[in-house]
Amino acid sequence: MSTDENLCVDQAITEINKNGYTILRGFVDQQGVEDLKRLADKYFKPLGMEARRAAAARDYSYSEFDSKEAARKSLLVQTREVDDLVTDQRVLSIAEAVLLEGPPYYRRVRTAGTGFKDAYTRERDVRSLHRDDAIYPVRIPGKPLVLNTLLAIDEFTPESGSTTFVPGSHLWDKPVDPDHETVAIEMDPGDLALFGGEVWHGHGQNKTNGRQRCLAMLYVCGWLQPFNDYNAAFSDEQLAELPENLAELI
Ligand SMILES: O=C(O)CCC(=O)C(=O)O
Ligand SMILES: [Fe+2]
Repeated sequence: MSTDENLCVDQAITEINKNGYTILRGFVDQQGVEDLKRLADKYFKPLGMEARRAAAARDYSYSEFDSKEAARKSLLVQTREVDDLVTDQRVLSIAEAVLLEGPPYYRRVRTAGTGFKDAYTRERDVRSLHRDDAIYPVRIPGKPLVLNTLLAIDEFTPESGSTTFVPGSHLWDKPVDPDHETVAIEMDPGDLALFGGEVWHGHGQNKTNGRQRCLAMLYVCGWLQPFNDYNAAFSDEQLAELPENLAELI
């Protein structure tokens, strides 16, 4: 990494430790955003109206989560075109610094899911405040088990339903009130939001006519079972052919 990138990474780590989240501005350039739009057109499968209504009617529950099915749908299984983003050294350095460390004989970080999202087609119009770490039944305040990253393809504004955070709530030992005041982030296409699984967050409703797409890349402590069972989704031959830096994350 260049000196500038090192500085940027150090600042991001400080902010995640302090507030629970941060934004890397201009993480990918205009060409990178155009490439992501092309990939989103090809691989993003929006939920139909029926499925959206059904999902909105019930409470989203991890008990319905099928990790093998999710792995098969992951972009990493379908294409090699996002490998450079998933293995970006800046993101991996941040993940290694903020995630709860495990025993030295385990890998430090694993990828735990990669896919497109759109404010139009999320399971609910508004996502209520939650912690991403809640999928695991253990907790050390301020030491996340998961690092979530959202790479903006379209503009993120409060009006388009951008991600909302309760700054500093990764250190709280009590659940937050669902109506707690939040900060809605603003991102230009190409910006990357990173947040630890401990911070309370959600997203607003898209009140614009535009889309609010992003590429979500999730990382988890290397000693935990990732949500997505990639090993089951890749054949042995496919696994052997993955770029080395990606294979290390799987
Ligand atoms: O899509 C967003 O803005 C946030 C969604 C969310 O809660 C997540 O990705 O964990
Ligand atoms: Fe979340």
